[in-house]
Amino acid sequence: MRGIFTLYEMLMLGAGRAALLVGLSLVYTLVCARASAAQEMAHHEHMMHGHEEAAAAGASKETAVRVPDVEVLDETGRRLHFYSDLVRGRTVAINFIFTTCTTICPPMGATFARVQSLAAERAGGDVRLISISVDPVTDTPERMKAWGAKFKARPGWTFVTGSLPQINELLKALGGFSGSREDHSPVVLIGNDATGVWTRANGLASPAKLLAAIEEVGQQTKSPTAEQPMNSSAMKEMHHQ
Ligand SMILES: [Cu+2]
Repeated sequence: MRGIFTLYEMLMLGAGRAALLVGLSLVYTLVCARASAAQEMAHHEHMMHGHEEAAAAGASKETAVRVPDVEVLDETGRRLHFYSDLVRGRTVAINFIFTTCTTICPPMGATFARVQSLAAERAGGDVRLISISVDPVTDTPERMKAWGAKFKARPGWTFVTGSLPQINELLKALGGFSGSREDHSPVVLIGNDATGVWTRANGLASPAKLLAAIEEVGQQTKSPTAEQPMNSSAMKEMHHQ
């Protein structure tokens, strides 16, 4: 069903765009393999630290994340501490971008924008989005702000850059680091700091699915039953798209 639809979409989009889509999904496939290796490592580390929930979940989607409180700059040039100012006590969705990217970052930005407007249409829909630059040397706060403006970003979506060592430390901790910026992955890291539940989703998934994944993580309570089976069909579907 989904396959037929995709084929139909490709026909409708025409050959040029179809080629781009094929390219993108190839990139995604490659990157996916890389991401799951990283997850496996994180998972492994988590188990070594003796947290039984990771072992119980058995889901590669659940990730152990320790968010560093490094000093960063937001898109207005304000100094923030990443963990205490942007993550503590909240549910957040984080993507990794650079402003001069012409491949996956523009669609990821557009997806975040749509997630933000979908959330705004709901009562009490407060979704915190964070885009972190993987090229902080080029991406000044001004550039980050201009990039966000292209997608009509609203308050609640923060654009993070800063000094290279601090941003690299942050990217490494969040699993968004790659030696070369061209190599970055379309991954969205979703976390609920209050419960310690973290998961990864496909940044090129549909905005509705991404929002559903964010809400699911946001609604997880601290009870062991709810914490256990990290996600569900919604997440699986994303990965197979
Ligand atoms: Cu990119």
